[in-house]
Amino acid sequence: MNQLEATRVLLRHAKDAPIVASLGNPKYDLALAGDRPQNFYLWGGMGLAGSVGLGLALAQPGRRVIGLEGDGSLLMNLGSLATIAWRAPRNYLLVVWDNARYELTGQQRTATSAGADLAGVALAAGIPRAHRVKALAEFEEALARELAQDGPAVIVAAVDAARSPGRPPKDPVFIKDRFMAALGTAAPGVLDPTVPDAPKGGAR
Ligand SMILES: Cc1ncc(C[n+]2csc(CCOP(=O)(O)OP(=O)(O)O)c2C)c(N)n1
Repeated sequence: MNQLEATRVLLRHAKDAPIVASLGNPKYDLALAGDRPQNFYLWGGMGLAGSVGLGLALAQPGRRVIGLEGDGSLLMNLGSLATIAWRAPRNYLLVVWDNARYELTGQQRTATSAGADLAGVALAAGIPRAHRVKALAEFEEALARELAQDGPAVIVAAVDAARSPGRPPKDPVFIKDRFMAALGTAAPGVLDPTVPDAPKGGAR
């Protein structure tokens, strides 16, 4: 399955749910599929999208939250699966784009290319449902089903290893403030153009 097409499907089903996206291609494709204030792009925090998403889900139990990882990133933080299972937020879905590569740093193979089964690890960690999907229709079906019921759950989608041309905003303060404003948790005055030195968007 093509990761950008799958990201478009994800965004359509997510509606206004916040999405916390991993560095590299997951966030590049998310920006390309549709930049929106509810997208939280991680610049550099490899392996932390699932954990940041978990924290958000726990802090905002009334809101559906989606974490978006790459396989290489999740492999750096497998412990996050055990913590998701342990804290078990019903509003949390973790989606993993598994291209079996560290694409961004030169297409080096990850352990999933040799058979490591991230959905199996998620289940063994205690997450009640984890799906491994290969085709776009299969992904959409699993996604729709999981967004319609209580989590936590994980979907690991096998995707092609293409470099995404997407470029999300790069200013971390802008991303954070815009995200918090969209969630209604921003401090007053944030993103107010009349406030001197207010954070500005756009890539640097
Ligand atoms: C702690 C840490 N180690 C290494 C890197 C360098 N790095 C950036 S992206 C990346 C590969 C990410 O792989 P994956 O999550 O599978 O996404 P893909 O690039 O395949 O889309 C690496 C190794 C980093 N940013 N942080």
